[in-house]
Amino acid sequence: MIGNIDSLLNFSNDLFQKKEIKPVLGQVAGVAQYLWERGWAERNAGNFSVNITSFFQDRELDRFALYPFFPLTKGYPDLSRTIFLVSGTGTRMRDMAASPAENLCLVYISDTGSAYHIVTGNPDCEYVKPTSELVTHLAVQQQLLQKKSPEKVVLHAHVTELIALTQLPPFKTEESLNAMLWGMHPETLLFVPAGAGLIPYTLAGTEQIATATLAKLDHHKVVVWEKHGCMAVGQTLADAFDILDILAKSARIYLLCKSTGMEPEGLTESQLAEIRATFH
Ligand code: 2HA
Ligand code: ZN
Repeated sequence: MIGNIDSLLNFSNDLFQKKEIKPVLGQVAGVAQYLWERGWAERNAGNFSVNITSFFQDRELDRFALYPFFPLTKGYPDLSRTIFLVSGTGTRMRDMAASPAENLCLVYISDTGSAYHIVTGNPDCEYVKPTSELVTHLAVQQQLLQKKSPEKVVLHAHVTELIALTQLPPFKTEESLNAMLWGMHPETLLFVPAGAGLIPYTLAGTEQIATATLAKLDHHKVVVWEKHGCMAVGQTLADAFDILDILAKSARIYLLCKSTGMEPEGLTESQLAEIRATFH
């Protein structure tokens, strides 16, 4: 029987030493540092989830159900018995970069998918609770599983350059935003061929933003939340970061050109068509 508290704490501490989890912690530290350096993670901004269920045998998962239990307002039946590394609420990406294990939370979804358990990582600390955007992460993670997508990571960050664009009237539509972004650099179309989904301003942390994000991520790898930030999916944290980085590059080129007082030309229709014909 697993029941006693010391054994539970030892077990959770050992989890971060597990050979499959250690490299993920390295990736978390790396991407958290990039987000901080880019200025996309002021204070406690940004959050992520990584589905690590495949690192465990089914019988190992039984233990997770013994940890503190929190009901969810909505069920996620397809997430039954899945486990995620999730950034902790209120944690700072710059601290995450220095000590990922202390700023992460392990969330195990119950058999019914209607509650989660926090598998405490550090018995000396008050345990870290999951990001305020948990409902959006769970909704997107469930959709990725339903679609059998290879993506295991959902990443949210306050990408300054893209937020700035959503403040400008010409970029209030997905079509105009993507047309401009694709026009600023040939590799934007190459690496983000479906463009970004654009979500009109909606309060973060709500079911409404989760639902809107879910619909857009059905056919995009990234969404831009008007006047707030972005959410991208990827097979790894680095993949999700790269999508944000590529879009931000295009946005910076646009803003830099505009800062000269001139209008950027953009790639021509035939140049874009050539890229589509050559690479897609
Ligand atoms: O994690 O960025 O949108 C803090 C946020 C909320
Ligand atoms: Zn945010």
